[in-house]
This record gives sequence, C-alpha cells and structure tokens, in this order.
Amino acid sequence: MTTTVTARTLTDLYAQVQHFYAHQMQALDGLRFEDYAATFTEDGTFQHSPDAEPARTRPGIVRELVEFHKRFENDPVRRRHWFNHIALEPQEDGSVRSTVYALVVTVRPGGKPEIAPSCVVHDVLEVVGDQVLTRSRLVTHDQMF
Ligand code: SDN
Repeated sequence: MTTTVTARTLTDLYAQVQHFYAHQMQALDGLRFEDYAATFTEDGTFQHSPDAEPARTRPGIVRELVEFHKRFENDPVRRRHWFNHIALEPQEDGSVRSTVYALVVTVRPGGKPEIAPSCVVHDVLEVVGDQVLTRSRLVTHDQMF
C-alpha cells in the first residue's frame, strides 16, 4: 500500500525519519558504506563537503566514501555523526525536505572526543509507505562562511 505524506500526521512522519536516520548514520559510522548507499535512491546524490564533487548513484556514493576514508587508514579513529534538530517540510510532490544539525565526533584510543565539523544537512527524502530513502544530501560546514 502506498501512503502519501499528506495522509500522515507529522508526528508519525517525524518518528519514521528519526528511525531512518538512526540506521542510516549507524551504517556510515560502522563503515558499512554499501548499507549507507542503499539508503539513497538509485539516482541519489550525496555531497558531504562543499569542496567535494557530489557523488551520484549508490555505487558512486560507495566509491566516494571509500576514497574519503583512506585518510584514516593509519589513524585508529572512531567517528560518529550526531543528528539533532530535524526540521521536516513535506512538499507538494510527496517528497520531504529535511534540514538537520549534525556534529561529527571523533575519538582515538584513550583520547577525548573531539567535535568537528559542525554541519547542517540539507536532505530531500522520498517517503513511500514504510520506506524512506534519501534522494539528495548536501552537507554544509559551519566553519566555511
Ligand atoms: O553522511 C553525512 C556526513 C558525512 O558523510 C561526512 C563526511 O565527512 C564523510 C551526513 C551528515 C553529515 C556528514 C558530515 C561529514 C563530514 C565530512 C568531512 C569531515 O569530516 O571532515
């Protein structure tokens, strides 16, 4: 069954999107890049930094993340992306604009958490029944102004 966004309460949608983001970002932080890419539409786009080219399609997103994470090859590090202040705006076409604050927390063995960068995530989500997918994601960084 297909349910349009307009037929739902915002509360239901909000819980659904929070649940989606929890699984999506735990895939990224667990370095499960194929699982992360599978949370995008087939033709999805992903730009994690303003100075990076947008990655397109699921295989393109995996390639970009593998490339980006090479910088941590000899650097034992755990990174976690914390999402907060998720603001949703359902659109006429059934998609949902989602604007989210994100902090990237980095921890090295025995070290203290470092918080950087501080970001704003600009997503367009496709919500069809029980399924949420990211159609596009642009991440802006607060230090770049
Ligand atoms: O997927 C995200 C990201 C992300 O992938 C990021 C990456 O490096 C790979 C969702 C929401 C926010 C982000 C933020 C980043 C930060 C970016 C650059 C960096 O850590 O220096």
